[in-house]
Amino acid sequence: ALGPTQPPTHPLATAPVGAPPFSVDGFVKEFIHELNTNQGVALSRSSVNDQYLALASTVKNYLMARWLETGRKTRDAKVKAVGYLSAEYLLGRQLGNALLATDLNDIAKKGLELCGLDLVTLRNQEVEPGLGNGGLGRLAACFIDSLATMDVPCIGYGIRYEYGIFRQTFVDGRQVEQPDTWLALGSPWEFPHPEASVQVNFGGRTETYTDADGTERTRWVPEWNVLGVPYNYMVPGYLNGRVNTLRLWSAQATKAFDLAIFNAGDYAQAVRAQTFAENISKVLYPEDSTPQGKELRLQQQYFFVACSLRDFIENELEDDFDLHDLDQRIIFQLNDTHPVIAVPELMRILMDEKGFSWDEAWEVTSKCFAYTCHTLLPEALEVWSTDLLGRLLPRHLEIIYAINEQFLAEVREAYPGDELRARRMSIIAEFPERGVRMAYLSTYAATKVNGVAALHSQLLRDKVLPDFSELWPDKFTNVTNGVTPRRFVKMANPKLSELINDTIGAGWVTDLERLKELEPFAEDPEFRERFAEAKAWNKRRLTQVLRNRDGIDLPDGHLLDVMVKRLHEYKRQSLKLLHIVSLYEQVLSGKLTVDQVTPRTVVFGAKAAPGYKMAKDTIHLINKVAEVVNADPKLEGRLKVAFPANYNVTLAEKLIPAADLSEQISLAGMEASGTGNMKCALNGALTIGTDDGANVEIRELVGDKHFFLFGMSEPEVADLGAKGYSPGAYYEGNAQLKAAIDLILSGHFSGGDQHLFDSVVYNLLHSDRFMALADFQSYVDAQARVEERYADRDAWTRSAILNVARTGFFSSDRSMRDYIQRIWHTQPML
Ligand code: CGF
Repeated sequence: ALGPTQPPTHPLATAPVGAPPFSVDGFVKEFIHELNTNQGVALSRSSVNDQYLALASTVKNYLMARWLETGRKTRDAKVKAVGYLSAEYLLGRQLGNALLATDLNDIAKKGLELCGLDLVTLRNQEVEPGLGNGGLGRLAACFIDSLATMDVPCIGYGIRYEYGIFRQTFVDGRQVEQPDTWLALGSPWEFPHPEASVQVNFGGRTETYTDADGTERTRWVPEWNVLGVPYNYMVPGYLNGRVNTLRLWSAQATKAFDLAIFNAGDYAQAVRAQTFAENISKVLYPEDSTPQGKELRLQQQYFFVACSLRDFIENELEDDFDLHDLDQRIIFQLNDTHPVIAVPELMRILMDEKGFSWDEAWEVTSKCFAYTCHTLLPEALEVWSTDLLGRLLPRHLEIIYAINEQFLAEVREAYPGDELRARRMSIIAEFPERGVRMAYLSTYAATKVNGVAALHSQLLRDKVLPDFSELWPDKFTNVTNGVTPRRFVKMANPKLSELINDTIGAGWVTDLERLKELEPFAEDPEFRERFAEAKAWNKRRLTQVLRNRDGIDLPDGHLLDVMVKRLHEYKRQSLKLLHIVSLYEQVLSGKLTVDQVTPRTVVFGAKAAPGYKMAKDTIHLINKVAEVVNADPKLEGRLKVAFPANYNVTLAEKLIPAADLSEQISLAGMEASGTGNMKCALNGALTIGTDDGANVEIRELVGDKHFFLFGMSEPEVADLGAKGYSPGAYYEGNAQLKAAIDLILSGHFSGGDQHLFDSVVYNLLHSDRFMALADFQSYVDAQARVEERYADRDAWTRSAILNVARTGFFSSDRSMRDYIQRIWHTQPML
């Protein structure tokens, strides 16, 4: 039971929680109090970590009243909430965002100065929680930020991984992974509630029995269980007083150790159960686009959705709530198929625990979920073997079979006699082994299915799920991704934000379409000058960051050409690399004089999944090319390649605002959306890109003149694939391309070893699944147009301004409005 056992009598016990006074004095008092009482140190003896932790607690205190009030207001209003189910949240540092949301930045800066401390130093002490791989996890973080800012009730549910995405280091140019010990120095932003732990069952068998009413029922007799401990995080809205909750689950053993074994002296064996249980939330799977069908991964998925459903039903609803009306109070958004085991779990709860019939349970379940698909790559679609599922979750597998039976009956009714179609659409795949197609299960169960950019949603309908979209055209919709302008413009780009504020006022931060008002200023020389100065300031800041962080020196006055994203063949970092090698080769062979080379620094940021050999070999090659190019005096410093290790949200916030050119060069039809492309454009980088993912919409909005399009379109890619693609023909037919590849093959970048990079090069020459060679010439031509524009600095700045002014559409606030209107049908509480 929650709350006191008797009515409280002291007036303070029922008074609303107050925030500390918003004054420098009030802040200092609170900060010192936290330092003394929480950290147990005097200012004079405190470490930077103590100071950071005390500062974090101080800022939390300012948010606390609002958090408690948000919870009370939402529960009282009994409104429909969003339950965002995501295995990943790539949050980034919390302190800066919390200062922004509370408008405490200036007060904190002054207050800390009075204590002899520097806010920036303390902010840099924070280790970001890297609880995600890339776009999908960062998207979840942007979405919960937007929902809080828009006053929409939402609980984010996920996993509190003890180790997030690995820390990348380079040893002799090769990627080496280190564990991400993000919790080592304390984690001030979380509130653990072990007393509210939830039990999660696994394994065992099912049995049937007859209940007291004589109804035949099934129950699950599990074999083992773990506890899910909730850790709550604040999700503050921007200056609006709302603080939503992100609830991440950590796995714990139900009993710490076996006392009998312990007493017998076998300590290691005694804690085995604990280690086994805690493994579930130990580490984030580092695969971005190609999931591994590992048992532990399925355990993670079921673990967090079982905790989350239980939590919502037991703790967020009134005791007497009628679960037949569950859809009135929640819509669970499935962030990819990772949480879709929630569908049979809800069916199980309703039938086996709450006594619903199948039809009643399906009636409720089929209204409570919506599904976002984030991919087009067939290998990225999860399929769980029925063997594994049956072993781990026997009751759920039974329910999935029953769902499939019902589904196939609907298909057969819609297409009588079309048995081939029924087989094609079956949720259960028969080859290469019996498995559950999680995307099909999600699609059948969801009220709506969406892709993440217009082109992606169309391809999802036409190519990935054509039978489903034919049967239920209305189920499919598009919501183009977005990014939060708070973190990625206001916070990351203070100089540009100041300029925008001075020009059109401050309203753009929550109404990003207002950036349109900047358009006329592209013609104003004074505005252009200030805009260019902001970019220059960002570059100076980045120069400092990279010097301190990586020992990398950025030359002055270079075009900053940025390709930051996970390393994947479909994203085609190798195409960018071929361009660099080709520029270099042309200087070496005298085809270009050095003064014909536009001074350019190419910055890569990319992690490869640890088991993805081709991606790791590509990283090695990039680093080796960088070594040679950077050291060759023939280039007179006009071409530089920088590859800082461990690209993460914190680095992105410094790198993206400094970018001139944004590389979005995936093979058309492969990148679902991209969100780095949006962040770059919003920070005034021009895009060189294919017609892929959200690039299509960026180009439409900013206009062809201000976007460097190249490469095949998606239908052209499909055509070429159908005709038979032969990369060797492009190599033989293009002297520039051949010379670049031959330079790599000659051992020039590998100390004479002609075979070190065979895997990468021969893959390009003989397979090249993502057609880098076919798009090479078009890419090089587009780069020439980039250089031409960059030579006219004023024209470049004009284009950059128009990129900012015309990309307000890509706010995640807009994405949230789309979800609300087309999918969730929830209301802001305003
Ligand atoms: O999700 C991605 C990213 N790799 O995380 N997909 N997944 N899985 C897509 O590849 C991106 O194109 C997309 O922007 C992102 C978020 O939807």
